[in-house]
Amino acid sequence: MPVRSKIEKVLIANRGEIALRILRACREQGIKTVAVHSTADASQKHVLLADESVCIGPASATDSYLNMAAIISAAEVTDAVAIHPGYGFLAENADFAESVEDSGYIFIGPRAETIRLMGDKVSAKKAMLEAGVPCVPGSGGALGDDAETNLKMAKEIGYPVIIKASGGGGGRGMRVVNTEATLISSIALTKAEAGAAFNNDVVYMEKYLETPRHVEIQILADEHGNAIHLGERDCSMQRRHQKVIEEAPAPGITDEQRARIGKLCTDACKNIGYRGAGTFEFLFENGEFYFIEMNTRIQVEHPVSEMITGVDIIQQQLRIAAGHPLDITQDDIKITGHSIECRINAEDPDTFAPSPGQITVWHPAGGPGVRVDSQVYSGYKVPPFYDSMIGKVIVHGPTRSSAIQKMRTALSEMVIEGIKTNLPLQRRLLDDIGFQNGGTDIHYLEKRLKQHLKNKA
Ligand code: MV4
Repeated sequence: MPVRSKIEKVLIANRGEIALRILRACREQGIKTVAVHSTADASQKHVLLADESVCIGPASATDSYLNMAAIISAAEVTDAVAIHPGYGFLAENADFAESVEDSGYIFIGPRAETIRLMGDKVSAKKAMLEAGVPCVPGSGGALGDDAETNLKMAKEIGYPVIIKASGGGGGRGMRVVNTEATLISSIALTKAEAGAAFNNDVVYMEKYLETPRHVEIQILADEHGNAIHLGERDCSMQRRHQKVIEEAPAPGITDEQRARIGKLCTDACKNIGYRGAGTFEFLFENGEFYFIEMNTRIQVEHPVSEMITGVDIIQQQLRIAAGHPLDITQDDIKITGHSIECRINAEDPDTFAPSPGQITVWHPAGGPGVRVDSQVYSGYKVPPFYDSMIGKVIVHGPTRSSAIQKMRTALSEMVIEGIKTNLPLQRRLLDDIGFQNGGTDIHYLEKRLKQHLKNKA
């Protein structure tokens, strides 16, 4: 594939901390930036810093950050060459990626057909099985209508099983089935809900793993058949499928385990012709990895992988999109120390109710090995229309315990006034013995929060 002409100007189709993160990466490469924003976001930090900005619609995301025609028109009027979708919004919308490329712009991400393949969880799993990536045992395809067949299958897999919507993902459209008695009705219910929610009623069956960890592998692949991995992240500390703390490397994973699963992922990338940054999501239980989904976008938690490898993942996305071959090999990737990320949300730390409004005082943390990725400044107004995440505190230390100490120090010096934030929750979690020991499963935080509520009552 020919090296495309250098990307001169990137349109950033997002808001908040990731828009600012992308703007910084562009600037460091001498790439001009176009910010697009809703009427509610005219004073976003990245809008003020961008070379150009275009208002693409009213506050409602449906009419602005999800408005494909408005975004592509903004690229037209500003002569942008490429569009970076960030995460959320249109980042994993295959139709958007296709429209962008059909309109003559570079989509900074995988080909539309790859996004489509991975967006459909049945086809994603099929592709991964063919590529030799270990998956959770299950139906190996769409469930049919025959009750006897499905009962027999579940019995063979062994209860509990989980029914998942092929059009779902990220925790949407799934149902755990504990006994034979409720299997058939559960399949019907999940199918009906999936049809309504995703306009796709295909469902599949998997063995339900009861106490796994969520461990994911970060990869980078170019258009020339090269692929590398940046090791894994542990994202088990989550509530209602919203990650709260992420770290890299995952506690207890050996260099041999990492090398083995990493190679399977990079081989799979080559197999499917993957392009750009991506993440293989696994459940990790009893020392085994089980693939569940692939994310075809940059992720919120990418900084912890950057900190332990020294690779700027956004800069790599820009290079790959310009058609350059990767300038690093797997042998260049050395995992150094430990990194932890705490997401900072504008929300009540106990009820999780959103807390929009004006931030009157903002004192971010600092010091060696402390990074704050945030769009916030003193006087910043958190709008009520979007996700409540207002930034991330990321630390890097030589060991996990030094990283924990660094994060406790960083959180203790953060001051955010005018709105409620989850800083008190994050401080508690960093002091929690379970977190400090490491390796807690995906249910740990929710159990811990229930205990906390009881103790308060
Ligand atoms: C599972 C599972 C247990 N067994 N699949 C939830 C989000 C979606 N990515 C897949 N999810 C799960 N799939 C099997 N076969 C448990 C979950 C799950 C979960 C996974 C990762 C992180 C947090 C989670 C919270 C609840 C359930």
